[in-house]
Amino acid sequence: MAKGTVIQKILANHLVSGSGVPGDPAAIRIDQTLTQDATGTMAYLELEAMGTGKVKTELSVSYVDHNMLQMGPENPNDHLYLQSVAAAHGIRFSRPGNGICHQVHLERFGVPGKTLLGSDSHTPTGGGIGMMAIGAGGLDVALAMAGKPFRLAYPKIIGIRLTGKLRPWVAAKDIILKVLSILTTKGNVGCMVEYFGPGVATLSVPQRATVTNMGAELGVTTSVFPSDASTRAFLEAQGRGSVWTELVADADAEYDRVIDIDLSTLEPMAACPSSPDNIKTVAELSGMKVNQVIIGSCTNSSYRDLSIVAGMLKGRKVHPNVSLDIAPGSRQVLAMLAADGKLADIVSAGARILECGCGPCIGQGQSPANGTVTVRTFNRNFPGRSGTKGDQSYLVSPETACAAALTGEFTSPLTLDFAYPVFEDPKSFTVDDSMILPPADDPASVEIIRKPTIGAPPNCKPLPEKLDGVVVIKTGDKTSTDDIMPAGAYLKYRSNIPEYAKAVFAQTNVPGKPTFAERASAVRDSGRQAVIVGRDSFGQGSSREHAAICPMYLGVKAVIAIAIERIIRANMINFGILPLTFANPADYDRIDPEDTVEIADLRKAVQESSITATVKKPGGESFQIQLNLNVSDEDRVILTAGGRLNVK
Ligand code: MIC
Ligand code: SF4
Repeated sequence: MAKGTVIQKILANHLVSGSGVPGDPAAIRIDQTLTQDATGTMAYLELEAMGTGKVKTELSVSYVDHNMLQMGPENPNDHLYLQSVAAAHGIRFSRPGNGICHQVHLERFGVPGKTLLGSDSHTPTGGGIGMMAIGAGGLDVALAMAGKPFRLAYPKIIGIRLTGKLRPWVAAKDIILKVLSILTTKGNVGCMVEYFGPGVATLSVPQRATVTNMGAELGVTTSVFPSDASTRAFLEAQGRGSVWTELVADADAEYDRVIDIDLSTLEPMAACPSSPDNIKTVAELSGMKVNQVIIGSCTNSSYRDLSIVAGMLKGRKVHPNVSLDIAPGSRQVLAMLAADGKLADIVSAGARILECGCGPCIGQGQSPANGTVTVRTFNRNFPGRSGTKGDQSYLVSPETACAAALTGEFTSPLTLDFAYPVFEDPKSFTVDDSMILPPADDPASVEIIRKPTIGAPPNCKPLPEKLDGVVVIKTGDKTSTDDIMPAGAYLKYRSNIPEYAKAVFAQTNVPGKPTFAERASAVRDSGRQAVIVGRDSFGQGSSREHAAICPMYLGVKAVIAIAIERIIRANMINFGILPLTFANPADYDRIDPEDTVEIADLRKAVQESSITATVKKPGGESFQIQLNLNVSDEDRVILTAGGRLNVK
């Protein structure tokens, strides 16, 4: 192993190219991939278009966890396609009901020191077991399955030194909420986070995974814990002790920045509406009435989390004004809760049990009533993500969520009048991999099932000679991918780009006025290009490449913003959309919807990092602005071709 931090060691073992200087382009070998159904159909259509045959990774797994409701044939059609395409390409298939990709991958497949690329932004959950687990768009994951290295900027490393030990009632979720209060969701592009220090040993793998999972909300490339005795104990309890290796930072390892957190000083916290970094202490919210509590999601639905919840609910009743909904993270978790009687304690208390999957976290049911408070153990509370406009969604630990379910209001669990439930990490988990289907022995013989709702891979047009752009929308700070390409009720159209594209920026549509989709496609049909103007942190949140594919389909050719987040930026390049940033951020204020943006000789301009554009106001006034195009040489080739699938 190389010297340095855990991150530097994993990178050194996987580096295919790059100087190793932070900020410089690098490419790494990918050992494992994962996909989920909502991003997976497109990723596999793209993989098929590449004609690769059997995947070249050590392990690739296709999960079904997002689109499970089956309201209409779209979702089951996707499931049939995914199962058959996996069998035909050497990919394992985790069936609907087996659990959330990140939870199952941690339990059954994660290996310390390996790289994992997943078409879901919470793939860094694997950092809890000492993997370098990175979220990316479906096309980048398809390329990794085809054996291509993953391109990224060599990271700056933020070290978070943990000391002390969490008090009872204070949870791993409170650690990451604390980190979010320090680093916020903005300005961390190009960084990775590494946890170190004596406090690490006090946290189990599921607790560490909660922390690395929600590290996605920081906008960093990934977060990683060392692999130590706790990691070994977890892997042994999963019957996989043989894959354990020790992986810790050297004593003289250097971080670009160090943040100190004394775990013993933390207290229960909440991310308030409507951003994961809008942090308050639960004590500050104490007394606020709560109508709905949901415990689940890839952040907080482990056997540990739900055992604590069961212990809190045992012999008690959910408050009459609260609907308590619980979605176990995996079938392993549910089976163990059922076997040891904890599920009975949960049910007796009056909780509603949902299937093992993403469910309400991605707006698949359980939308809150208008004007009510919903308390969730999830990782995102972007406006409207729950399916209710104007939602009041708070993100907390299972302990805080359960306290609210019992009392009907925000209550610091530290003030409860009963003892913290006793929990010991199991010496052995119940292992039953029967819902993970192996790939076919004879892949060539598998018939890939394509029902009529399975579309075609996206088709991108080469870069035009000049940009004759029209600003179709101007957004503010922190525009999330949920704003750009909502999930919820639209999620079932993930395999059908023309249909899904109608929902781009749906939350901004005003009844009786042309929708964003209509305005953009009118620009496209007039032979011009649609342009989106954004502010800081444009495109934060999910890895859904649909947030690039659907705008591209509608004719969007450029996004101009003050800063663009990592995953959407890569997805935009993959689908031929220029990720431009203002050289002078004050120019954001000078540009408005319906202005035109022209770049002469565009094919030449994209070879440069500084580009001059002319903005024309509808009234005739015009001025020049300077834009940056900070991309690699390879990206310039892709942009010129109009997208990655056009580059052979
Ligand atoms: C999410 O949490 O937003 C999702 C749904 O898991 C997304 C992926 C998707 O949009 O399919 C993510 O986090 O990448
Ligand atoms: Fe699923 Fe929610 Fe996790 Fe995304 S954040 S993978 S929707 S549970």
